[in-house]
Amino acid sequence: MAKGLKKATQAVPTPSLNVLEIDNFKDGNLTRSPRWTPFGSVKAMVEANDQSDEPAYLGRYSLHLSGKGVGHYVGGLSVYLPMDLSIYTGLQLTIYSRSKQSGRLRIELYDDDNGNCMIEPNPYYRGYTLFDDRFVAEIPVNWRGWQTVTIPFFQFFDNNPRVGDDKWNPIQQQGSCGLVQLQLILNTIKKGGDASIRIDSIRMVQGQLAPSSWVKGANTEVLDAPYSEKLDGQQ
Ligand SMILES: [Ca+2]
Ligand SMILES: [Ca+2]
Ligand SMILES: [Ca+2]
Ligand SMILES: [Ca+2]
Repeated sequence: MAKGLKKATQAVPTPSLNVLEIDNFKDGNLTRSPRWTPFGSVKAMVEANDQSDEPAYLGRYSLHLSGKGVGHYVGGLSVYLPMDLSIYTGLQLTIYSRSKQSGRLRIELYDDDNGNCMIEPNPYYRGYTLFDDRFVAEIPVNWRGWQTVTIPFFQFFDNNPRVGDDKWNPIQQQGSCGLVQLQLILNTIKKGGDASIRIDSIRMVQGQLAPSSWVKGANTEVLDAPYSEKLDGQQ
């Protein structure tokens, strides 16, 4: 196999997987279809993929997340995304990293355990919910160039034991919206340092997935990051 071909094969999403595109930012608009809401001090810009060395499978635009850490925490984006995920097995993102220290991307999935299609913030513990599970995975963004990262849902872990039912059950039944919200949170590698990544697309994946080496499990240090309380489906 030619060297160049092998490289391209690694970077392109596996063709045998069926995927549902959540967002590829092709409309150039972050707050429409779907409506992403930034929080913290993250700078979130939809930018053109116009560099000469970019792979052909990229779309016209990607999302650039950047900022400086307060500690490790920069901030993030949330999207209200009521979805039955029972036929999906994982989440897939195409991510650009300029260096081996671009940052850490934390992904949070909230499933609706009290059947009301919304999240109730905990008034006493900022950033925590009262009734719904938060499932978390973290990607150390430590490569150069574009990579497609697939994270099986079984590698997400429940980040709020005893809140919700502590089960990954994003299914639309008994009034539950299934998944209710997705959040992307940018952290820095070094305290007070800078982080910068680009995301070309975010997809839900169907089909059997093997464990991914990109993602750290439940023993990973979990950084405390608040979710946005602005749910755009609730306004
Ligand atoms: Ca959009
Ligand atoms: Ca709820
Ligand atoms: Ca829980
Ligand atoms: Ca649950």
